Amino acid sequence: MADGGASVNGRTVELRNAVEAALAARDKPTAVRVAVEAVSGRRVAVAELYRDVLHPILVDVGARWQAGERRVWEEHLTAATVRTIVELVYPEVLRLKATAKSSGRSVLLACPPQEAHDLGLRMVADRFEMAGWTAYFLGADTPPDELVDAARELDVDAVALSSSTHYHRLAVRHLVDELKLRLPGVNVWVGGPAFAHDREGWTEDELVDLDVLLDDGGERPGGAAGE
Ligand code: B12
Repeated sequence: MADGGASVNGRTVELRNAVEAALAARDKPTAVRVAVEAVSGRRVAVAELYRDVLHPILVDVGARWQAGERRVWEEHLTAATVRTIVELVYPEVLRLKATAKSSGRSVLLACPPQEAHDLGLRMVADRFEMAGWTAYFLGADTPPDELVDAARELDVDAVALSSSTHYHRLAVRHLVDELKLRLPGVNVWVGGPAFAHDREGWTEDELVDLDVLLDDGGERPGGAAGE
């Protein structure tokens, strides 16, 4: 059980080092095992795994790829390993969801056309579930008509879109405007690296802060905030 912020942080640093060492050795089984065991053993919370371990590992491999220190396939291998880890901790997500107060609300999560980066949004889907929401994750490169059809059929309260690059901001702007027209009463939210440095052109109702929106106080091992 967690006994304070510093030791929780120590555990995530240790876990990140272990996962990175396994990735460097091309040892996917070990990378997956150490991460999943840390979560199932309640030493590291799912939210911590995502925020302090997997997210920085992905950003780091991207930076190294850009610097010419990693090949494209190495980035792919890292992303594939991370996806396996994320899917394997889903039972813990469901356990936490069962203990959370239901929000009574639902969200559809998808990437706009031509957007392949869906791992971050996949983690966001789990954040919603752990906060008591029903989350429907569609993944990468979703055609607008399919988004609208799914949102209507599933009768969701919100649609959450993710965009990885500022080059897509204009296209996402048009998509959000279209969705608002075709889905009256449904919140349409955007997030992701495309919006990291500049909020211009987006309202607070569109470019949402997940911590504020979910107000979950940060999930901790054992499911209790701030232990
Ligand atoms: C993994 C990866 C890939 C994988 C994606 C796998 C997948 N299915 O997701 C693959 C190999 C497919 C890929 C492809 C490409 N990639 Co890439 N990729 C990455 C990498 C290394 C990690 C992305 C990631 O998962 N980050 C971790 C997640 C957890 O973070 P996140 O996405 O930011 O999400 C978090 C928050 O932003 C937020 N969030 C995200 N969405 C939303 C939505 C809402 C509503 C809210 C509230 C919050 C929220 O919550 C998440 C959790 O905290 C990044 C490096 C980086 N710096 O991120 C490059 C990166 C994004 N890729 C890049 C590029 C250039 C490409 C390619 C064009 C490469 C190519 N030449 O083929 C293609 C583009 C394909 C396409 N059409 O989209 C560049 C983008 C540069 C730019 N500024 O435009 C980056 C930054 C690499 C770099 N350093 O140059 N990539």
